[in-house]
Amino acid sequence: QHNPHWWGNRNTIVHLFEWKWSDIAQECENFLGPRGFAGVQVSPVNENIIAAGRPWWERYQPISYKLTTRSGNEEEFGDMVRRCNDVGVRIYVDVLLNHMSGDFDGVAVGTAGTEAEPRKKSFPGVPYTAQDFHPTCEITDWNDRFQVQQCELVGLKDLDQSSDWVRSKLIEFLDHLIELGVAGFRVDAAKHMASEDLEYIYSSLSNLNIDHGFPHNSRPFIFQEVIDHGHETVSRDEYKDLGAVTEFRFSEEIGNAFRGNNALKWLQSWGTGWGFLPSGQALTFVDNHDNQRDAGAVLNYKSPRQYKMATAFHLAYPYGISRVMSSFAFDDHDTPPPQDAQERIISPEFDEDGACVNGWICEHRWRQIYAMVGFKNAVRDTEITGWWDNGDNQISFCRGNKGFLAFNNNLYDLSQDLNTCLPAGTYCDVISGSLIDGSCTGKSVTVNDNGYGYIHIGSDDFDGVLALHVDAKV
Ligand code: QV4
Repeated sequence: QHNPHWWGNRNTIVHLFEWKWSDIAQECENFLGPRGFAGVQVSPVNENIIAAGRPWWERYQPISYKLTTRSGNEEEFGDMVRRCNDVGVRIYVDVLLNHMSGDFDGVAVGTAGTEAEPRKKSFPGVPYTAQDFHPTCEITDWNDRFQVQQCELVGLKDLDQSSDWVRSKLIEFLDHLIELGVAGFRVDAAKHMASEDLEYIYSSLSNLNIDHGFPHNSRPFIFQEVIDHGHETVSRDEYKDLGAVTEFRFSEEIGNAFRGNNALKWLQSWGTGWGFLPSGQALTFVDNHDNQRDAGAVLNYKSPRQYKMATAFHLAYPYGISRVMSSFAFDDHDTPPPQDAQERIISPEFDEDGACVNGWICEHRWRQIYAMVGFKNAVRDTEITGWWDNGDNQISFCRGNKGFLAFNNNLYDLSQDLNTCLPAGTYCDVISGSLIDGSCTGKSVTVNDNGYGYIHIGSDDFDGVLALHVDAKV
C-alpha cells in the first residue's frame, strides 16, 4: 500500500502539526491547492488524555476512537477532508495502533469527555479491558524484540494486536476514517508492533471512498514510523513491503551534509547509494515533529539558511516520498502549540507576505520552500543529469531539460558558467524571488543555445541555493 494517490502532477506532503481542522480546510483552499501541494499529514484525530499545560504529545495518548480533539470534532474533520479533496489535496491521518494512554492518577477524562482508568487498563469508550493489552514491562534493551514489541513504550499501555477484538476495533476506527475520505495513514510506533499483525490489519481495510474522487479499488496509503539507524534488531525491512517506511537516515544525513559535516559533492549518489530504502518505499523528510526537538545533526527552522538549502535538495533530488514539516515555535520538548488562555489552539495569522506571525512557523509558507514544491511538480518524471561539483561544497545538477539547481555551501562565491540543460531563454530564480506578471523579483539567469548560463551564488547571499525551472521562464 505504497501509492499515496496524488492528484495530477503533485508530489509533496506537508505535516500541519497540531493545526485545527477548520484551519486546514482553509489552507487547502487558499494556499496548498493553488501552490500544488499533494497532501497533508494531520495530527491524531481520536480522543486523547488531557495533560497539564497541554503539551502536543498528549495527543499520542488515546482514550477512545471518538473523533474529538483540540483540532476539532468529527463534523469539522469530515468537512476538512471533503474541502481538501475538492481542491486535489489528500489527507493522511497520524494513527495510534500500538497503545492507549500512559498512567494517570484516578479517573482520566479525555478530550471528548470519555472517562478511563489507564492504571487499570480500562478504556470503556472503546471498550478495552486489561485482557486486550500485553502485560506491563519496560523497554530497557532496544535490541530485544520481545521488549520492543510487547513492553510499554514510555509507559503507554501496550495493545495486543494479535487479539481478534483489538484488531476489529482498530480496523473499525481506520475504516471510519476511510469512509470520511482520507487517503491513508501515518502509523505511529509501527516498530513496536509485529509486522504480521499490521499486515492483517492493513489488508483488512476498506478501499478508499469513491465518493471522494478515488478510483475504484484504491488501497489506503500506509507510511509507517520505524526508526532504524541501520543496525536494529527490529528493522525497516520487516515493514517496507506492507507500506512505505520513514527513512530516518535521510533526515540525519541531509542534516549532516548541510551543516557542513559532510561535503555536498558526496550527495551525487544520494538515495539507495547511501543505503536508504528503495525510493518508492521511503517516506523522506528533513525533520519531523520528534527529531526537530532533539539536538544533533537534524536541521530545523531554527537554522533557516541551512534548512532551506536542505529542503531544496530534498525536493529537487528524485528520491523518496517527500514530506515537509510545518511547525510551531518551541523552546523545549513540552512546549504546547499556540493556544489562548482557555487552552484552545489558536488559528494561524498571516502577514502581508503570507508568512505566519502568531507562534506558528509555517515553513510551508516560506517562499524558498513552497517554490521548491512547485519545482518538484514542474520536473516530475525527469532524471538527474549534468551533475557538477567543485570537489567540495558547491554542486549543481539538472532535472532532465526542465529544471536546474545550484548550491553553494562554501565560504567563497560560486561564480561561473554551468550547464543548466534548459532550453535557451531567461529564467527566474525561484529561491531569491518570484515570477510576477512576467518579471522576476529576484535573480534572473540567461541560458544560451548550448544550455549554459552564468550562475552566481555569493557566500553572503541571503540563500545558498538557486533554482530554475521551465514553469518560471521570464
Ligand atoms: C514517563 C517517563 C517514562 C515512564 C512513564 C511511566 O518518561 O520513562 O515509563 O512516564 O508512566 C510522554 C512524556 C513521557 C512520559 C509518557 C507517558 O514525554 O515522559 O513517560 O508521556 O506518560 C510522544 C512524545 C513522548 C510522549 C508520548 C506520549 O515524544 O514524549 O511521552 O508522545 O504522550 C521511539 C519510538 C517511536 C517514538 C519515539 C518518540 O520507536 O515510535 O520513540 N515516536 C512516536 C511519535 C512520538 C510519540 C510516540 C511515538 C508515542 O512520533 O511523537 O511520543 O505515541 O523512538
